[in-house]
Amino acid sequence: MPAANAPHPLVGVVMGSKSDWETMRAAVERLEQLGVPHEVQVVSAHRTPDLLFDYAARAQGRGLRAIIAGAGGAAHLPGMLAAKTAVPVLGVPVQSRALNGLDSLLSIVQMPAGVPVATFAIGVAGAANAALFAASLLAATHEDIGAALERFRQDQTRSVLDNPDPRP
Ligand code: RP5
Repeated sequence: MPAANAPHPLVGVVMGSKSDWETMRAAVERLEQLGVPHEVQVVSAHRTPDLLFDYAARAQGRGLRAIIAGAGGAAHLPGMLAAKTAVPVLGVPVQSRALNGLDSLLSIVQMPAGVPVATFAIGVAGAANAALFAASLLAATHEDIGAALERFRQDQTRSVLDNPDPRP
């Protein structure tokens, strides 16, 4: 069970629907592993547009330094957040049932010049990498997060080198 929202989060993890959780939990688990204070919330571009605007308007003042936004299908959440805040938005395309997430990917990645969204891979890999990327953004100003990220990378390398035989 993931921890409760941090009192002073540096990273906000938002998603368009509860149905996105199984993908977005990969981001939350990585943030937990690296000791990055974070919060998690459903914010829907289409079902709760006023909440989206409010979340974006208050993000910087509340101390958020990155927002990881996951959505599927007509995935307007990351782009609309980016339109309303200067906090970096990291977009995660959730794998949709109808079109396998290609719809989500294109909806998130094809932003007009002037309103950037850093877009990650479709699905769990994208969610995990968005968290690692948020941690690397914070590493310059938060030594503990930088050290945790360095440990993660060393462990990852060691686990590959220690198990070179691909056969089960
Ligand atoms: C998007 O619509 C959500 O991000 C989700 O991926 C998709 C489907 O939502 P549900 O109908 O499962 O709530 O806004």
